[in-house]
Amino acid sequence: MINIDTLPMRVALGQFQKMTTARLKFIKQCGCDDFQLNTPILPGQEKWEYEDLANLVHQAKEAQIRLMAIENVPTRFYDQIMLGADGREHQLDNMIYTIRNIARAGIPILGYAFMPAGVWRTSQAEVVRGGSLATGFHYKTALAASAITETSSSQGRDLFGAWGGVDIGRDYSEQEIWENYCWYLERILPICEEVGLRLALHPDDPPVASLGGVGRVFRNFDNFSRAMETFNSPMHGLDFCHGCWSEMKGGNGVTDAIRHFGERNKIFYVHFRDVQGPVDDFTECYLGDGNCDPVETIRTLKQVGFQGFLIPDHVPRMIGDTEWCHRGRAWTVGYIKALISAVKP
Ligand SMILES: [Mn+2]
Repeated sequence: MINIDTLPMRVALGQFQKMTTARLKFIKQCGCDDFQLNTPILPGQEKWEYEDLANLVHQAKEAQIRLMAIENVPTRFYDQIMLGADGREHQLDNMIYTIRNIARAGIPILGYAFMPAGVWRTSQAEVVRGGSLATGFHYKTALAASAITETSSSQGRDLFGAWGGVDIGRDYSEQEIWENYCWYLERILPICEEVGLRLALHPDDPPVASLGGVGRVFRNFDNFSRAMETFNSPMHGLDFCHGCWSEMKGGNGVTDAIRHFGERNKIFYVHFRDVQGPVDDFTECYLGDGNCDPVETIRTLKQVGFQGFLIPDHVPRMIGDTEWCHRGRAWTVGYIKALISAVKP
């Protein structure tokens, strides 16, 4: 296992599913030595095998890049857990199996989210700076099209990796989702502690109270605080999605949250993106054009002694860009890299 406590604050790349030689080269060309994979495409309908995970680590090592995190297992691995349905015991056994294999392969962090209704956007092509395209979310539009769940989930899958909603069937209160969350963490966190795998919690995106009839728990400071205090362990922390935290209060409170969780060593890594506008009416944008001042974000991370990595998350689609947005990502990586070098604590 990589000793991640001795590494400096740095920029990395990620948010893709398939590791190729070309992708690993691109990461190196951007000046990064670390990457994350989001929902890697591996064999297995309900769990992952050690050999497949070890193979990812081996290929990364050959390219001299560290595979620091896997973010998200496929939703089908734990949808019954999130919904508290009959199949959850079986899924728990499989999640324990997968988590042991991830750790044994030497991958230090597993990012996770707990939002059965998935990521929602009402637009995938809002025009931002110079005609770049970015996603947007407008709550009124989402409410007006209450049957949008399936559409927005599959759009989410297209854009953000494999994360999408599951077939829900009925309404779930926020309390019910919280109880399902507790049931899972009580059982899974001791396994993570045993094998030394860090679990990093991503916010619900967008962080509104409910979507598609399902309550969304991880949408404000208090609920994150409750999760971190209830399940307090060196193996439990945050995948701090700066974009989602910016969405929560229109950019207010982001540095306070970094300070609070960072001082407690609860920030394992950062999705560094920003949006314009509040949670019920926002558009994603380039860093520096959004609600937050990226200089203040980096300064605060330095002040709390953050030693993890930051990755571009969703990025604006530039002219001539690829599906993964190589251009948008390269621009963002350079921006973050320069900030890390230049900003004093
Ligand atoms: Mn994110």
